[in-house]
Amino acid sequence: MSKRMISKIIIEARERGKAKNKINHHHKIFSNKGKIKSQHMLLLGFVSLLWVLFRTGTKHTRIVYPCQRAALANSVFMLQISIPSAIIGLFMGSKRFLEQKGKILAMIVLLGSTIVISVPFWDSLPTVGAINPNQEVRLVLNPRNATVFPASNVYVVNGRGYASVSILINLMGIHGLLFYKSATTGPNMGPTGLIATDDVVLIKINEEWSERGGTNTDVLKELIQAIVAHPDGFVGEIVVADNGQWQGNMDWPQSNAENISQSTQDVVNMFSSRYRVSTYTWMPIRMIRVQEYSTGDMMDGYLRIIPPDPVTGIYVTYPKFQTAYGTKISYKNGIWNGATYENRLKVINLPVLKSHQSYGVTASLKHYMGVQSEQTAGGLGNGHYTVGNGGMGTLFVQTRYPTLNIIDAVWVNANPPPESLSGPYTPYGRATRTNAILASTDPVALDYWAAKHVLVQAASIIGYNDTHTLDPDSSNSSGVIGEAFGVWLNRTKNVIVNAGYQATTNENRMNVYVHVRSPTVPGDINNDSKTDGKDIALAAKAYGTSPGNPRWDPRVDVNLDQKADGKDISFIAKYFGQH
Ligand SMILES: [Ca+2]
Ligand SMILES: [Ca+2]
Repeated sequence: MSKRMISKIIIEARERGKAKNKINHHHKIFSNKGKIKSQHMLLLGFVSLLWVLFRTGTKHTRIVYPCQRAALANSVFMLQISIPSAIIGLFMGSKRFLEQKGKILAMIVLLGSTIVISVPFWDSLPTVGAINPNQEVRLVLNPRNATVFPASNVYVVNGRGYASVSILINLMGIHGLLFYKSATTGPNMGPTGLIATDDVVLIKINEEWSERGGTNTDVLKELIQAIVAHPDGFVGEIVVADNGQWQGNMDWPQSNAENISQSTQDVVNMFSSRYRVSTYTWMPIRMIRVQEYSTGDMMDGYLRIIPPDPVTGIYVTYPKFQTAYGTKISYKNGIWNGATYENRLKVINLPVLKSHQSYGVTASLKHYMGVQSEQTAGGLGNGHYTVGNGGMGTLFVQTRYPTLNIIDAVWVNANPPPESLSGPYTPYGRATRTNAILASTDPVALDYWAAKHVLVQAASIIGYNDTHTLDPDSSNSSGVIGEAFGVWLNRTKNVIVNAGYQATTNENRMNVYVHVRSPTVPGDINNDSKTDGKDIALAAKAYGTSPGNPRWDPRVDVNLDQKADGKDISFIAKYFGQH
């Protein structure tokens, strides 16, 4: 007997079994064995309907992952079977049952049947209650070329495992933004690079919120790793800082990372024995008013510039502090060496992307709230009330403008205000996994693009119809406590542009470089939904090549460094067996 014949026999046997089961199933449904079964079927139909409506919403095109599509198909199938069955069950039920619940239940069942039967109706239903933020979603992120100049560049890496700082730096490097400042020219390095070997790099994180409300510590770890891996050798210093205002913590027991016990302090401790890396929380010094080092005042505290800014009304306040290694930092003026300020302070602005009940969206700009000292939290400034006027722009240009902004969008809060699930508070169950990291030297373009293409899209996928409060193109302030995001973003842009920086909210003025890989199956370079020997074989075949070599295969270069080598194979091997 041939193999083919055997499998044919097996298939036929399976089909017979299925048919038999079907007959039994129908027999059970249609047999009039009493009202209990009928009531159960009715209940099943109703519960199924509710489940589908509440769990997945009514727009099944939103369901992007294969397993979710399968779940929806199953639930629709269950309804198709159970609701007509339940109707039959209802009419076959006892007189007493009909008398008691007949009218209401019949209406529910008929409504349910109508929904299932008329498929277009699925897409016209409101989605109240159809929200499920706690999932991993696949975003569609498209690159674009600017058509109007000058333009801003936005760099985007997306995909589980691929959204790493090293891949982001490689993407930036390919498109001309060099991370490392060096006399030597090479990949990611050159005289125009951002970070010099002896810089003091201040990484401004969000330490205010636990769980998914704070900056992802895996991203922080990768960033510190990248800085200390400066090709000329890193002899500078890194300080991770924030003013958490009222509840900041560098050591949250519930952090934002793959391993939720990995706090900011834990990450810093991984490096501090070999490099000068420390944390500084500005929270305890936020009420201490001091003067600049140049006046002889050596105390840690905040400075307040008087009068308030005539355009935005903000009192600019900024910290001045000594790190664990004795380095004296003025956030505005730089590193105090005892005689003068050295201009080797570089700020990397590292916010987590999330919705905000007052101002729609927290990204690079709103995140600067944690640089100043907030009056409502007992501090010296009034930034919170000036966001709507563009006050964060004043803070950007009058304190220290970030060398680079990197948005952590690994997990985001995509629940739009005024939804009760919206940020800034973001417990694990309210976050959506989007697997993205985005960077730009233009915080306005970055925030615009991240909100429009990551946050709005994620909100729509998880079940929201009305996303206007997250939309940078919307000037409708309904739904937020403060000002519409689209309004204050443009006001902030004006402040930044007037100070001489490149900033735009016009997508025609943006080059967007996107590196996307399947977020579900990292390492699956041949795109067959599993990471296995075939992927390793492809990598082995192209091993040792770079672009131009006939054996070069761009799929193999997972870390985007223009080389197919051991780093790529290690990446694939790390995710071996995933599907
Ligand atoms: Ca594969
Ligand atoms: Ca590579």
